[in-house]
Amino acid sequence: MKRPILIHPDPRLKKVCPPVADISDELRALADDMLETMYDAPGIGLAAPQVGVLDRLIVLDCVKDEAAPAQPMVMFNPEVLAVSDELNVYEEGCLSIPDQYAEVERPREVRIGWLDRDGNPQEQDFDGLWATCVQHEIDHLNGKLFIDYLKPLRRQMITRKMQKLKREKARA
Ligand code: K1U
Ligand code: ZN
Repeated sequence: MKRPILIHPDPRLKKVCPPVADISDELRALADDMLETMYDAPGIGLAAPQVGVLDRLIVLDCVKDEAAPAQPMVMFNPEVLAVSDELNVYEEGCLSIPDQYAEVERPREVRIGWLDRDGNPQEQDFDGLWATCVQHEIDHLNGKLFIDYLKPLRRQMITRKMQKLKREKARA
């Protein structure tokens, strides 16, 4: 089932999400809903707070080539275990901040630990778009948006545009 995506500004997007204690069928169903919502948007990642659920859960699939097989990933309680010194700049977007893009600098490579949908611990190194996306999604779990990396004036301009968009959507 597809779920509505919250648009910034929304207090739920600023909360630090607590870890998931045990991975129930309900949480697995939420992960499936988030993947469906992400693919439909379309996007390459989604975090639970973006659908209004304050749990440490993210999903991602950074395979952009439509001819290539999908690579959906579900991560409960994801943690950054190590980062490279080398940085990378990518023009990021966010499904909670539609049609706004900005360059963000982050570590080029990251090691991530998480629990999979069966509760088994996993660890993997990510680079390129996968590294950018997984860091962006983990930021969501800590109440941080990509616009928080921008200068205050640019951030305010984007926030005002989103307030206007939300007013227009509410009127429609
Ligand atoms: O978390 C989100 O809001 C999803 C976001 C993830 C992301 C994008 C770019 C850099 C870092 C993280 C998106 O998926 S925005 C949409 C997007 O990037 C995209 C959409 C269709 C095809 C390819 C990319
Ligand atoms: Zn986002």
